[in-house]
Amino acid sequence: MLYLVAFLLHCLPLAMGHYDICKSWVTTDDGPSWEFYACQPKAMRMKDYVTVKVDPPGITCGDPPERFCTHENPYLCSDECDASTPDLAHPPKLMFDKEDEGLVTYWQSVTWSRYPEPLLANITLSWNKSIELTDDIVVTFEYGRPTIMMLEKSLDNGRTWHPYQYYADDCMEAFGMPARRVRDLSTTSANRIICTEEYSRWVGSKKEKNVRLEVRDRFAIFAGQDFRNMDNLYTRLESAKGLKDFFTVTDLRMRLLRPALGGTYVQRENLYKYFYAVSNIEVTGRCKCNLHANLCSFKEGTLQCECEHNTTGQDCGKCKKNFRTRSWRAGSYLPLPNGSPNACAAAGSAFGNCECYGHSNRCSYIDFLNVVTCVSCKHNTRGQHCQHCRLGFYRNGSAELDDENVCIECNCNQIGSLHDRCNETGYCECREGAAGPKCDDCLPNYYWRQGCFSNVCDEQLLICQNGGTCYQNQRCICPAGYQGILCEQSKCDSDTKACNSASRTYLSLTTFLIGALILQL
Ligand SMILES: *[C@@H]1O[C@H](CO)[C@@H](O)[C@H](O)[C@H]1NC(C)=O
Ligand SMILES: *[C@@H]1O[C@H](CO)[C@@H](O)[C@H](O)[C@H]1NC(C)=O
Ligand SMILES: *[C@@H]1O[C@H](CO)[C@@H](O)[C@H](O)[C@H]1NC(C)=O
Ligand SMILES: *[C@@H]1O[C@H](CO)[C@@H](O)[C@H](O)[C@H]1NC(C)=O
Ligand SMILES: *[C@@H]1O[C@H](CO)[C@@H](O)[C@H](O)[C@H]1NC(C)=O
Ligand SMILES: [Ca+2]
Repeated sequence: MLYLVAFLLHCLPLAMGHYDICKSWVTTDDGPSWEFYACQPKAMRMKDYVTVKVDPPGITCGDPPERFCTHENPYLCSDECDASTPDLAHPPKLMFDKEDEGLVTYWQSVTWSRYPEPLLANITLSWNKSIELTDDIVVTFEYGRPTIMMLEKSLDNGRTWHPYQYYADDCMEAFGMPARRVRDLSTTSANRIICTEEYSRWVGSKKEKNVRLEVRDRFAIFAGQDFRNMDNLYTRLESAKGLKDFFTVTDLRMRLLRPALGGTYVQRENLYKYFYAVSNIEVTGRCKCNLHANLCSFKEGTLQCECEHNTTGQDCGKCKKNFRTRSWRAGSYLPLPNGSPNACAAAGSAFGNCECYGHSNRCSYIDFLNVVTCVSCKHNTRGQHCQHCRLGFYRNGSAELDDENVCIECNCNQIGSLHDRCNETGYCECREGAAGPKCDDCLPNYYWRQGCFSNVCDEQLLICQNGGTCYQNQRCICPAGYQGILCEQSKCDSDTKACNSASRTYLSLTTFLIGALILQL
């Protein structure tokens, strides 16, 4: 009970009381109306919503059954792991269970019987939802903490991974990094990736079981050790680049690289005492809802923000349909203490009557025309309401007017087309002989060579004559004695000298042949 109270006090500043309402019904001089605030869900025990994967296959002990012993009792190898017997099995789910009546339950790996091949295991936790850590990640190892391990994180449901923290009894040797402690980090290095030796040295397996990712110590850099200065923390989270993302994850992966060694070198004659055993992984955090929700529910196996402020999406990451007058924005912790809701707005609301379909945040009144117009339309749009596509772009027929992809680049071939504009279906205007939607093709009877040129020769109408061959529709290669575009001209017609010498040879050869014939007769 005492422990529970201590736990609650410990969690109090981060878990409760801050930004916990999204709106309230207030009465002003103009009558009652809603007032909106930045809001976020309460912190939860995230292990209740996680899916776990342990790699490689076959790393969990008990199939086939195996004996093991402990560093404290290295020659009494009477413990058994057997996957087919519930009391002796150690499946991954025991890292996340509620341990009633002080019975410690844990996942356990096979022993290091293949030494000196490394004993490697990956434990991957996935939420299929962005969550923001609010307290330390605490991993509890029975029978000793790994001498080398690494924590990685993903922000995109496991597509890409980044190192989160390195752990080793000798950081330089294991990772080529100097050992650091989070307590020694400063405001400018609060999101640095470090290697720590604090959780990997042998102190006895009963004495210290936990390996931490120190979230609280990093918060304390801004909020102070007693968390009195939460305002400073929230201000920094809003302004320091990358700081919020540092505490945000969708997945975590522990890479166990070398088990506990009991303070000495590996003893080859007794490999039954080297293995990993994890009894609990505590991850405390809240759903990331971009400060647009104070509730997060577990539906169909996935956490989901209950979005307010007319936002929608798993993380309230976009505006609801018909509320896209302005571009979507996350809520802000600032100004303190209630923050800014940055709610999505419908046409005709407080923003005046200028719909910009979410492509602009700003309208301007043009005095002499007496119109309100959107300013600096984004996403390649233009027009009073950002309702047209810029020149060189055309309307994406399958996108709504408020879609970021509403305008598609024409992409006209620079040589084949007259200009870089296109019609509503993306067709460019082609120069003579060019064809295709982008004018990068040629019409029949034209060939491409930095543009389309009409064929000089071909196999149908423009046939090379006198045995000439057509080279890539560009020219005829004529046999000796012929010339002209289609080799239609004998060289005799134009070059009498060449012609004469050629016929003289011919004549003398005939004379010679005739002479020979006469001789034979
Ligand atoms: C653990 O994950 C890393 C990164 O994906 C991978 O390179 C490695 O092979 C994995 N190790 C095991 C034992 O599956
Ligand atoms: C992940 O969450 C999305 C959005 O809520 C959902 O559509 C999808 O089915 C979920 N995937 C899994 C594997 O649960
Ligand atoms: C969201 O839209 C509803 C329905 O139009 C409106 O009553 C409500 O005030 C809007 N909320 C915000 C935060 O703008
Ligand atoms: C057109 O819009 C749809 C819907 O947003 C999008 O999926 C598609 O990629 C867009 N097409 C192009 C060519 O950008
Ligand atoms: C665009 O140009 C192509 C080719 O000239 C034509 O087939 C198409 O109908 C045009 N589209 C529109 C909307 O005018
Ligand atoms: Ca357990």
